Amino acid sequence: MPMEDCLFCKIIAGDIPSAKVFENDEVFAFRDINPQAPVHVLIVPKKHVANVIEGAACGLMNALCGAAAQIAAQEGIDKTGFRLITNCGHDGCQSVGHLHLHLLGGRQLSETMA
Ligand code: DGP
Repeated sequence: MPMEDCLFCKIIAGDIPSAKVFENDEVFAFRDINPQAPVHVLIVPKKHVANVIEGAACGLMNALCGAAAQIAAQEGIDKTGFRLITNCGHDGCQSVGHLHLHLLGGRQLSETMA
């Protein structure tokens, strides 16, 4: 199931080290290497899918959002609030071709989304 030459598949497999914050049967989550906020976690499906279009088509988004809610509580930002982002494709500036949600929080985030 892992995709050869996929960075996040290698992280999930433990071939590349990461700071894991959460794992269940379907989901793996770890801290972003270049954090944009005090809490910046990447939430990825263990199954390799390229982006949110493929993830939605195979019913993975519920598991990812459920994990995001659990991680937000674990990180202590469920009450203060947070942002969940998924970049898709060229115009969305997706740089890793394995679906991931960015969970950002721990400070007041900017109103600007773009
Ligand atoms: P995106 O641009 O939405 O595809 O986000 C990819 C994110 O992945 C970006 O915020 C940086 C993060 N990233 C890239 N390489 C690594 C890595 O080797 N380890 C970790 N923890 N994060 C990485």
